[in-house]
Amino acid sequence: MKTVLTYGTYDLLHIGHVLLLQRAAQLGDHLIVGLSTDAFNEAKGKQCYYSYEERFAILSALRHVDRIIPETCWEQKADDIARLGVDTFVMGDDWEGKFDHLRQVCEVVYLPRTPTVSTTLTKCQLQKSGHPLAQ
Ligand code: C2G
Repeated sequence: MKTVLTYGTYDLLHIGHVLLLQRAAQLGDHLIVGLSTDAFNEAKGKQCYYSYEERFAILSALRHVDRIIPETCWEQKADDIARLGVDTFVMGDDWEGKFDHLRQVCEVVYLPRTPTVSTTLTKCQLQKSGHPLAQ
């Protein structure tokens, strides 16, 4: 069984997230997502709309995702890869090169990011539109 691992915040799930997860899942038989906790998102300077529990529940409903683990810090990846027997580590190419050091322990793949879609953009567009959701 080929195990694939990726990490992210996955707030306000959108097509860019889904396409990343879909392509990551196609690289193996079992996809694990390291989901950033609320505390780690604060450390990343990210203000989430949904809580970790809500983001966890939303990701769990996707058929591409087989398992979710908490991402609590930048440094946990190599240990996760060893502990979980990961064959391939995947991230969108906005992270290109940032995780090349993990090539010592597994395959590292950067997939093209879906253009013109982001959680930040969604939030801005909602605010500009005065949409009730943005209140
Ligand atoms: N992504 C994408 N296309 C987009 C937006 C995001 O392919 N339009 C990808 C990102 O490249 C990432 C994944 O979707 O691989 C999750 O994106 P975020 O939720 O924004 O996660 P991020 O803040 O990049 O956190 O340790 C790694 C970090 O936890 C990654």
